[in-house]
Amino acid sequence: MTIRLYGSWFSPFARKVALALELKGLAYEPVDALDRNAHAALQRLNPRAEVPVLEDGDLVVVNSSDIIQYLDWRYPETPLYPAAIADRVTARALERVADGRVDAIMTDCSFWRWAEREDAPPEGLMEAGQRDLHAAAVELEAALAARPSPFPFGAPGFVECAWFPHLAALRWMGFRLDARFVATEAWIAAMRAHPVFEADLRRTASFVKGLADRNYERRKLFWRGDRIEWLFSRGFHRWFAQEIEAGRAMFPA
Ligand SMILES: N[C@@H](CCC(=O)N[C@@H](CS)C(=O)NCC(=O)O)C(=O)O
Repeated sequence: MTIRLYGSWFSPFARKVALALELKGLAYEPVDALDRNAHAALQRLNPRAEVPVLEDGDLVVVNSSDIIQYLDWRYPETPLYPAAIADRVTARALERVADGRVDAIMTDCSFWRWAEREDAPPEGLMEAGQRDLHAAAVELEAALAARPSPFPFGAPGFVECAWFPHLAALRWMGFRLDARFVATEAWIAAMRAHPVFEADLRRTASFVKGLADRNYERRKLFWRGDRIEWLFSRGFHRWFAQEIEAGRAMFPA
């Protein structure tokens, strides 16, 4: 039975699931579902038209955390969840920081690197991003420093899958972690040295290089939940209203 991953090497959530499949050693067929030609097929599987979507035989699973949970239920060998219940609770909390706050900052601040825009980010956006990433890194560092090093749950699992795409993109985005985050730096280095994460980096770097030639939507930006919340909570609601009025925003159905 074929496992098919509707994703994109440009999406941190699709990469999270690809990393999970690869850590488990599961073969899968990747489909570039953010190509405009794939949009209708993606929407049939997931009415929100978001990646990732996993198709495993007759079963369709949407949302990265649900997909990873499914993979551990269905293919328990090489688990992505830690064994102890208390560790699972801690791991889910760490995943949530990456998926919620860190993804929002990274995505909202990224548009001027890849979208079709002639303007600059609204004043203060990048500074707000750097400040809030620092706060998230303080939280991450404390959790990592209190646990085994470099992999907090012994072996790489879903926490690494969730954080790696963001941490690996910090420099590209112009963000930095200051030198005090020793456990975080050791964790990043260990992931970069791991063959699964290293292959993900190479794949994404070459994909991003060719992005402008792909059939991707780069004018209308896709907005949803946490990404809007972060923007509003940091005072950029007027800029967002202008984006909507200029026809530059789209939303899940
Ligand atoms: N909660 C979802 C979030 C998925 C998500 O935000 N996907 C984005 C890409 S990172 C997407 O598909 N956006 C649609 C688009 O860009 O057209 C998950 O964890 O899978």
